[in-house]
Amino acid sequence: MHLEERKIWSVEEILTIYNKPLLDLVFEAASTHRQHHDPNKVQVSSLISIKTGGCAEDCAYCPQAARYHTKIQGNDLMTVDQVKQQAMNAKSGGASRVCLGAAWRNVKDGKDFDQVLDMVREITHLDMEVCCTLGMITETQAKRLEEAGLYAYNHNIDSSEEYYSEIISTRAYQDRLETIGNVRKTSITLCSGGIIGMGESAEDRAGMLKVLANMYPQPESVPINALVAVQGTPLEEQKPVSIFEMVRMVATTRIVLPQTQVRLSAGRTQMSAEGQTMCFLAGANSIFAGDKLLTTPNPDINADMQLFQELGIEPQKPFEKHAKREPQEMLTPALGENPRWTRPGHTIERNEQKRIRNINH
Ligand code: SAM
Ligand code: DTB
Ligand code: SF4
Repeated sequence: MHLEERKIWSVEEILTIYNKPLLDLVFEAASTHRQHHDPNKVQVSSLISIKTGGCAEDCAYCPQAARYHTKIQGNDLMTVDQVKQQAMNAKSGGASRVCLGAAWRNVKDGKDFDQVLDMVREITHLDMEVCCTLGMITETQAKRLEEAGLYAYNHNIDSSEEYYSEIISTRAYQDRLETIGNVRKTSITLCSGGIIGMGESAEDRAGMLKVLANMYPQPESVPINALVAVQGTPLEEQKPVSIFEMVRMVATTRIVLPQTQVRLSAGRTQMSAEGQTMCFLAGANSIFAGDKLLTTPNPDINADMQLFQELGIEPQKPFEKHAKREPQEMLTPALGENPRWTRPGHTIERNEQKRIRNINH
């Protein structure tokens, strides 16, 4: 689809979808899902925390931030052999994608990054999709990951721009968009989503989806996490989101990002089998499997596979969805409500944005 023909979503439009009567919403999302995906296939991904804890950032939800007193067991960067072994185990358990997560603010060139590049090469040889989430990366680092065979890079925008600063103070929303722009200068596919249940409003949820849906091209993968409230983090007291809010979020994501893999990510231990089934109906087509996410618990793999069997769902094969694309500069409408296309890092000044908003209203 050409840039000019693309729909630019507003927060209001997305909120109207999000607030529809639930059954109408799920019906619409399920219909969209069936036009673009096999409804009986769900991708199984596996997370490996290659470097745990001790992170310099202050993300209020994260048990791995050094400044919070959580009970996680930190570790140095894993060896290539350890990671390869875990990836092979995941593959034999039905996983077609492996996501390597590091508790880094950003990637630093040197021995550790070289080791991660080796991990990417090794897992790519296992014929699995490899995704990395390593924090902020430069254009040159993105190119090196591409050369090593990386299939996807995960970098979440987490919430709306407005709510982001309530959750993280050590970096800005624009920093996230900058890294996303660097990924888009390569053929690596983009995985970017966020978290619900951090105290944000429905407008913030719609605001986050607006940013993702208006990216051109849209992200190939969008994880929707329900907050896992970890003791010792500033969000430890947050009440779990209701399953119906999760279903609404998944369904709305499916409608505004029809071709994307929508990942039902953190928070599944709190969801019943029936609740997760509603999420699959509403368009979720991936889960993280294995008894641990990065540091927090996840449902038992046997329970997941039993659910798949009962529902007649089959795990999706690797590389089934998105062929690697040609590198292309990503465009995104400037943050705010105006439809001017710009590149991350080259967004127009805030005053200018306000001026355009005033003209538009
Ligand atoms: N340090 C890198 C970064 O922040 O991009 C990569 C790892 S970080 C743990 C990856 C993502 O996990 C975060 O962006 C956030 O969306 C999600 N996450 C972290 N802690 C979470 C929690 N307690 N509940 C739900 N999602 C969480
Ligand atoms: C994503 O959006 N969710 C995954 C993956 N990307 C890296 C991570 C969830 C982490 C949940 C908290 C933990 O286990 O530490
Ligand atoms: Fe660090 Fe990532 Fe956790 Fe933020 S989410 S504290 S950047 S590991």
